[in-house]
Parts: sequence; C-alpha cells; structure tokens
Amino acid sequence: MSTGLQLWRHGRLATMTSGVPWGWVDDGALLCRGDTLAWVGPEAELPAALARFGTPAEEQDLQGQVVTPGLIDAHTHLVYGGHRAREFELRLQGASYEEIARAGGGIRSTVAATRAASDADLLAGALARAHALLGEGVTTIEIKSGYGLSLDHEARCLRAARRVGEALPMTVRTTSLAAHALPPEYEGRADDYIDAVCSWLPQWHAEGLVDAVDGFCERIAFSPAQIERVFQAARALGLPVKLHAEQLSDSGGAALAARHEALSADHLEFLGADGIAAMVASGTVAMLLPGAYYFLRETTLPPIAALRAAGVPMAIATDHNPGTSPTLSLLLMLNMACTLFRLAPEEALAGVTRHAAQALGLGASHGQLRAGFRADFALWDVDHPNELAYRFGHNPCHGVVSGGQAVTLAR
Ligand code: DI6
Ligand code: FE
Repeated sequence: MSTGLQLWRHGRLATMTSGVPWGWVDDGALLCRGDTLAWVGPEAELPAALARFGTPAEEQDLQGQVVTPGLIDAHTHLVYGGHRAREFELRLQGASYEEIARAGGGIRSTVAATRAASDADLLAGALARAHALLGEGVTTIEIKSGYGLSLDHEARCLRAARRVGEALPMTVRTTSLAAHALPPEYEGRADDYIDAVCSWLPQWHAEGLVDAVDGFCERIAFSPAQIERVFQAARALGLPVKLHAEQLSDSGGAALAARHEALSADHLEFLGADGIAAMVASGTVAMLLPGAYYFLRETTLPPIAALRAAGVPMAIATDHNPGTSPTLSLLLMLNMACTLFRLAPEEALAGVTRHAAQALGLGASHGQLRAGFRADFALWDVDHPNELAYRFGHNPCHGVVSGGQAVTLAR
C-alpha cells in the first residue's frame, strides 16, 4: 500500500529555523506527507526516519541544489486597476508624493481606476502579478484591499484576492485596508468614513473575506484616533491588525499598533525609540519595505540597528502597489534590504521566510523547512543562499514546490 510519502534527497537546505546560521543542513532530505513536511534532516539520519515513516512512494534527487522555504511576500496591494506611470513622470519633474496625493491624484486616482475595472479585469491583473511572484519562489502572499474604499468595491477587491489563492498554488492571506485613503464622496468627513468602515467590516468578515485589518496612519491619511476605532472594530470580530506606520512622519502609529497586539507595523522610516519599545512588548514584527523607500527617494532610514538591538523580528516585502512600489520582485527587495538598509543576507532571507510568516500569523506553519510545517519550498541555482541577496535583476529560481506539489513555472 502506498504511504503517500514523497522524498526529496541530497539538497543543501537553508531551513531558516533559528539556531545555526541559515538553519543550514549540508546534505539534507525532505519527507512530505500530503501538503506537510513529515521530516527534515541530514541524509545520515534518513534511514532512521524512513524506518519510522515507511517507504516513500516517490523519490527525487536534488543533486545538491540549494533549497529554501517557499518565500513569503507579507505586504502587497496586488488588486487594483490602472497604473501610475504618469504620476511617476510628475514626480520626476519635481512634484512630491504628498503634493500629488493632496491634489486628488495618488491613491485616489487608483481608486477611480479600480472602481471602473470589471471583476474579471481586477482578477486578471492580480493573477498576473501573483504569478510573477510565484516564479521567484514565492508561495505565500498577503493581499490588501484599499483601492475600492466602499462596501461593494472593497468586497470586489477582497474576492479577487481570495480567488488568486484558489487559482494559483499559493497561500493567500487577505487584509482589509479600507482605511487607506478618504474616498471623494466622503471629502471633509473623515470621521464619517471611519464610522462606515467600522460598519462594513462585519459584513466583509461574515463573507469570509478578511484575515486581518490594516490602516494608513499618516498626516495625508488617517489619524491615530481614527485608526484606533478601526482597530477596535477589527478586534471585536477577533481579527488581528497591522498598520502602515511612520512612513512619512512619526505619528505614533507603531505604538498604537503595538497596543492592539498588531502582527506587524510596516514601513517605519520615522520610527522612534518609544515605538520600538512598544513593538518589543507586543511581539510586533517590523515590516521593512525598501521598494517604497527607493521609489519615493526617501532619505530617512528605518532604525535598523535599534530594531536589531532590541530583538524585533524584521520582515521584508515588496509592498507592491502602483504608486510607491510597482515592483514584482521579492528577490530585488532582498538586495535592497541589504544595500539600502544594511541587513545581512541571512537577515534578509529570514525577512521573507520565518519573520514574514510571523507577520501573517503563520509562524507555526509557514516560512521554515521543519517537520509539521507546510511543504512549501523553492529550489535555487546558486552556490549559497547569500547569492539570493547578492544578485539583482536575476532570477535563479529553478523549481517551486507548494503544499508538496511541484509547480510548473512558465518562463
Ligand atoms: N503606503 C504606501 O506606500 C502605499 N499605501 C500606503 O499606505 C501607497 C499606495 C499608493 O500610493 O497607491
Ligand atoms: Fe503598503
């Protein structure tokens, strides 16, 4: 009788479990049962493992390829209509992101394009973007809404996000970011809009569309008091929260997020010592988004050394969105996290595996090659995992396994 076990042998494994650097196993094997890793360890211990688990139905020789956990992009805005190449031109001519936003462009222009897009177009755009990420070994993504900004349009975006997870071999976590910007019909009535968001949340939740709730706490978006109300509504539904905090100024957003036991506080260029202390106390992950830092030509760096010294886990994501980070390369973000933010390559890889999983509340099931975790992994044509952060504009992903199933990568 088939054991249903699949064995992958002779890999060089960056398991990304904590302990040894990279969680390194020089000649290792992965034993999968269904979508889960039943056992991971050195070849020398494989006979004992097989005596325990039985003979595998299938066996593959990885021939020394480097294996990492499937990568995790834990902060994306993948569902939207249109793009903002014209706004990019305006910024190159001297207009600032904030000026464009205040003049009704920026996020609002994407809201108009998103509302005008059909469900099919929204899904097609999101699928194409998610597919590009998958080709770089990304097996888990977070997708935020935030360009619909009404009961119906936000629901359409969240449904598209859910459908990405059904159509592709990826784990998708959805996040409601209705508190992203003020829609034009609420001009001058931000508090009324926040009331509306709080009343819509239970409806999206009842439809199973929301895994977490986010907000944009910034002088061009919502105040800490307004975000607090959204968080209260989220937590009343048992939903975890996260926050775009301290991206353009220090508004105390990280401390507010930490008070609500946020999974992550994101951006953090203007994070101060109080915010760091609050994040330590609540176990909130620092989500670093070097693509937005680069594309907005920010000059204030997030306080990496202080976060590291305080032991705050650091995650890295694309922040893919049409305004401030139109990238679809998580590998490029690894490079930028090292070159721009001075992370070590191993910290960067932990930022898109173990710590990214933690930022999604998936720290006990995703982001490490470890027994009991999901059998998501990526195979790389590199000598060492530090090359993933070293090269840029280059994709050495050679294979992807998601939930124990090999994924066919279109090239
Ligand atoms: N911060 C960002 O970088 C994105 N959203 C946010 O709150 C930008 C969104 C956009 O400009 O479309
Ligand atoms: Fe974002």
